[in-house]
Amino acid sequence: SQQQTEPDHRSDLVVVANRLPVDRKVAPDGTTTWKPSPGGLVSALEPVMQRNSGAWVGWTGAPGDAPEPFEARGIHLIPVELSKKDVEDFYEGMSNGALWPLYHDVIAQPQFHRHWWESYVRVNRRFAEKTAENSAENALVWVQDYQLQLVPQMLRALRPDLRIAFFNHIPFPPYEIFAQLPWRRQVLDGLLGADQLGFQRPADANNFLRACRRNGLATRRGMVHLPAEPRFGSADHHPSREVRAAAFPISIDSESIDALGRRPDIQERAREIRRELGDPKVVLLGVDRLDYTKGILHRLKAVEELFAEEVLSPPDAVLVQVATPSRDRVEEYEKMKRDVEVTVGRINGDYGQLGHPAVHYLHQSQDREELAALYLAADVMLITALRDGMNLVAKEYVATRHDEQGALVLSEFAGAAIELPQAFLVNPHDIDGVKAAIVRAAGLSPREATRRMRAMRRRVFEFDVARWASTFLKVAASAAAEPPQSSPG
Ligand code: GDG
Repeated sequence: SQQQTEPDHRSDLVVVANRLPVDRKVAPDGTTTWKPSPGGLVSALEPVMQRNSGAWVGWTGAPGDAPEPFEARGIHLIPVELSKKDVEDFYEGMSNGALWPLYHDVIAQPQFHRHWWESYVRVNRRFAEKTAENSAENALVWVQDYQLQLVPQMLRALRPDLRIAFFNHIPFPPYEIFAQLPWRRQVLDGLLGADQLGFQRPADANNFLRACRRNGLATRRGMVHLPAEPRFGSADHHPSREVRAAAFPISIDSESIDALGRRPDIQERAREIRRELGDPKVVLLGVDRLDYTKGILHRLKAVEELFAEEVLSPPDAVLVQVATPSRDRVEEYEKMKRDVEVTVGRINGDYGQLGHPAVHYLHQSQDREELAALYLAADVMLITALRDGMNLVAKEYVATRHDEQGALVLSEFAGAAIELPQAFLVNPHDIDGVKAAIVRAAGLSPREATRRMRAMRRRVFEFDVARWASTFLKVAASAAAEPPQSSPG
């Protein structure tokens, strides 16, 4: 049997996330193996996890499944079980039907249900308990994302010795929106269990600090002061402490993505993609999870109008839209999927020719090599998110383009816009503005393309995901190490 509670199996660095960083593969003979799931967070944390005998607490992704803890690539993986009902209420319900739309500026209407919230509390407690059992004395625990906002406070109550950090991958909304949440005080209280809170943009950190002030807490220079009084109705006394909130914009593993773009087989595949598309003059590309925050319909509308006005004319210009299946059991996602399909069908009916669709729509996950080839094949990358914490696709496109060609049309509502001002920045709600940007991007001279791409590449290489992780962990460790500040009387 596993000995995850023995002291020498407890870890000094523990990541807590909704999902474990592995995907289960079941062979035809029924044997299970675990494949590391692709993604920057895992690759950035892998070296530091290996050095610190790190552990990762999370769900396997299958309801009712909780194998014993196991090792993968030097990381101790600790599964947390979610029942079918937990998946419905905690994950699809509270996380993706309430918090996700609320935190993305209510682009879709959030649903608030008390039984979802109760499940959210229960599941957060389960994560906190598993983490408490598996963390060494004074360990640094790094909780990830909006599904687990109560874990910091629950964990602090169980294990006051721990140093606790939290990173929010999605936006933190302005108070006027956050205030709609029936459980807003509980969420703030949950987050304030951390020593260090990280957000994508300075605006997200400021929205959080403002929410704290509106709930009666004092803040000063990115710090929330928690007085030594009982707070939010809690009966137990705690010494005063400070919680720090700041921006740590996440990034990608730039070098490994650049390396993909330099592989001869991937470059050959990019040329082949253009041939398969009928050698168009202009290839437009969108790559998103099929999510209403990504502005796919706004993008389709802009492209449809450009086709209608013959500013761009298929088959000389085509759009490739990869829309990776996502959360298809959540009602809003089903609806938006239908809207996208109807729109793509209409555009192809109106502007396609036999054997030459105007929009190539792929509702399928692609492997990372194919994705890199698509990035290389695209003249214009279209990112029109209505709200997005960061948007890693923008950075991946840039990192792939070692040829310093291609143009990026980027929503100013994606966190990435702060770091990539050389993109064609657009307000996705302004369809004329999006159209104008697409036309400019498609007609860019190679020289101007190089100038812009080079500057964006410099940024993405200097601030990669390894730097993001090490900066965050350094700040988090120092935040927790500081003695509590004496309050100024
Ligand atoms: C959340 C926040 C924040 C997509 N399709 C395929 C595929 N992908 C990969 C992309 C990229 C990732 O998925 C998507 O990341 P994004 O950042 O664009 O968006 P979210 O999924 O919404 O992520 C976001 C992020 O967290 C990190 O903090 O930036 O704002 O919403 O890496 O390449 N990968 C493969 N096949 C696909 O079909 N292999």
